[in-house]
Amino acid sequence: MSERLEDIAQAMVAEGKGILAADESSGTIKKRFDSIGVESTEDNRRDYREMLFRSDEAMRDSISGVILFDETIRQKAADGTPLVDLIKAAGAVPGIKVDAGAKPMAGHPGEKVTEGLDGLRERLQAYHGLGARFAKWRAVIDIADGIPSWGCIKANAHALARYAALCQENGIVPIVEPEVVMDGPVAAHDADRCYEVTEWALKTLYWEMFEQRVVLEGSILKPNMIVSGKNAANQAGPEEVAEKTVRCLKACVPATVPGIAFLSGGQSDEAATQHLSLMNELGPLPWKLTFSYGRALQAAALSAWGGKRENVAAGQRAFAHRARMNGLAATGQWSAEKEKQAA
Ligand code: 5MM
Repeated sequence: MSERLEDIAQAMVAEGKGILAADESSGTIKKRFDSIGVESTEDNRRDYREMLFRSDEAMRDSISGVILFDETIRQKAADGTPLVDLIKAAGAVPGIKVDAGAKPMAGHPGEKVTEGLDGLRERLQAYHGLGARFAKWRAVIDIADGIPSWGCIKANAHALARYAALCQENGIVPIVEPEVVMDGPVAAHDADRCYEVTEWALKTLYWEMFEQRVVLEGSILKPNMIVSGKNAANQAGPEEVAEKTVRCLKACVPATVPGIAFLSGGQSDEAATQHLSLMNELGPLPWKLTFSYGRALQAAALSAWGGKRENVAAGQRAFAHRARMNGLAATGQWSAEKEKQAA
């Protein structure tokens, strides 16, 4: 595969494909395993992720890249094959989460800033050696009374841009993820407030990216969609979500960015697919619009697997189905009928 940042970024948003976010940190994967009553041991985490990466049909047809956690990029499958090699053999690009998590922001009650810039150059060099060709850094921006603040928006955008510049220096495509969360502690905001905050976060981010000399052609954006907070009395419908999200992105994201790969953020599996498909129907658009889902791509596979070896085929079928539906959505060709027929 070409080592040019622009080519890697294009491969990550290849037609009809998207990214599997399998970069749950230790605390998050434990929560996911708790939900199916499975202990979060190193072997169980390996078995689960190996099941996904060996899902030949899903990986070959619908997955362009996989975001890994530090443990996973170093792990070997049960037969000794590095998990990174399984991903590459399926034609997908291995990637790595490099942020050190969103931590409480000093002087900003209720807000977070993502850490991880110290020593990042050296870590990126090591990850490149382990096979990573893209990375991910996630900022968390909550909405509540009086927040987010300018200080939080600015600090997170600055860190994202510094991270992105370091990635590119080391031959790695940065995914920049400024997530305006839909399921924070309050989460009572409507879709218009989500639009306003997302616009603020994205415009600030691209200003910082310009200042830090990030080459946008070799970067990918991973944003939230414009949705209502999960506790809002009135929930925006699918068409409204699609229209507002595309309008907001057109107002903020330069056309030189090759692709936008959404997070699912707590949406149901089918809602995340439907929203993506409706957005692609609003084309032509200046960038590819695809998925980089964690929960909305894995939930069905996780529960079908349930930690049992005899359920590996069922888990892979569930993953293949969800991946195929999202692959259709990435070209605006998903429909509820196709969802039913294929289930
Ligand atoms: C898979 O979850 C990722 C890691 O989260 P933690 O660092 O909190 O463990 C997360 O960054 C994920 O890549 C994005 O939020 C998208 O995942 P969803 O589930 O929102 O699609």
